[in-house]
Amino acid sequence: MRLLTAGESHGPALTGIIEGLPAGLRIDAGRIDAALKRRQAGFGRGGRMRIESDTVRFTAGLRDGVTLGSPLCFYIDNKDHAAWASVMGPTEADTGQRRLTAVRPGHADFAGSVKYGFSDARNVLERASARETAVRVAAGAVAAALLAELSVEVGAHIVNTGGVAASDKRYSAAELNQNDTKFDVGAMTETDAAAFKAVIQRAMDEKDTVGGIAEVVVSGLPAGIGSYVHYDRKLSTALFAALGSVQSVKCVEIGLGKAYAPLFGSEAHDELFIEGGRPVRRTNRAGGVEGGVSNGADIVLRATLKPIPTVMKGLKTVDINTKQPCLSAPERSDCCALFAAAEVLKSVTAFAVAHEALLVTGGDTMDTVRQRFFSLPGFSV
Ligand code: EPS
Repeated sequence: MRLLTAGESHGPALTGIIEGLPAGLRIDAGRIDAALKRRQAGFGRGGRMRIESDTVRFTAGLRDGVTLGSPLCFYIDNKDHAAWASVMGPTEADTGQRRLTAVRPGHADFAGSVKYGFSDARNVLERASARETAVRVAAGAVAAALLAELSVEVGAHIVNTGGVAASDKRYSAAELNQNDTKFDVGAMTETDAAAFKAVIQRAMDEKDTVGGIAEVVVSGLPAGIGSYVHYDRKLSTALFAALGSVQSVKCVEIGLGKAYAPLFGSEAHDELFIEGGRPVRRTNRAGGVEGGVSNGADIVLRATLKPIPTVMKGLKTVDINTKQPCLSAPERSDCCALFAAAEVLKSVTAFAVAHEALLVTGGDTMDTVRQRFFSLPGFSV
């Protein structure tokens, strides 16, 4: 399965094409729209989210709500384009308007402008914007529908906001999804939510931004998805790439991740025991992946997101045209997008896991995929 995305933040629409979906998968557009709505929510988001009401429209690959095996094509309108048509019109635009030359440190503005020789970073930021993640959430909801047929579920929550850590408790994907409003800040408990909100409020008051850590959990995956035989076929390779591709992510961990560093081997691994004649583990430090292959435990991933680079009070920078020192441009943006990021990270994980499952099963139709999936050796250990 492969996803192509297209679209500028203030262009007419965002578009996605998913290639490689089996035929016979029922898609509920209402569920996709619910995921898109969650991506728009969260305490600390900016003014744009009051303008948009993201909904998916299919144009190919679907008939009567069921996939045909052909490329699935969809789009999400940018309502705000109406206000930007003269600046961002695809065939005609006044490129002298809304220029951004005081590049924002941490954003793609500088590196992207150098790469393409642009004198206006608008050409960069429109595409680098996290608005693109709307397409990835829609695609992730399609992948989640496929995974649901295989009894695999993906959930996510926020475990750290601006250095404030949530209480240390592991949840299943189903538990995470049952509580999908998560107090508007991605927290699972009221106490954590209050602590997260206080940090975000402080950042807002100080015209600043704040990042944090999201945890993603995949439940229901049997042992044997992925591969140890080659570096680029490891499940871990796919998961690192998927989470690492999300805007603002600077670190991806599987299982204990960075917390492995101080441990000795005798403390670091998940020992095996026999219970009722079957091999079991009492811990999941590996995060469900050993040697690049799923081991039957929940997959547990963490992604650290840097604070959003559009800092309203400004950062020291230079104007790329005048080469004079200045403060970075105060573009409208979010103070904290962690709640949305949890939905995005859950979505890219669902897409990657569905892709990996299909690599193992093959199959043109959902019937074949289902039958082969539940016959995998991982279900009879
Ligand atoms: C976003 C839409 C954007 C930003 C944000 C994500 O809307 P606007 O630029 O019109 O305010 O709020 O983009 C960024 C964080 C970024 O780095 O560009 C969205 O739909 O998620």
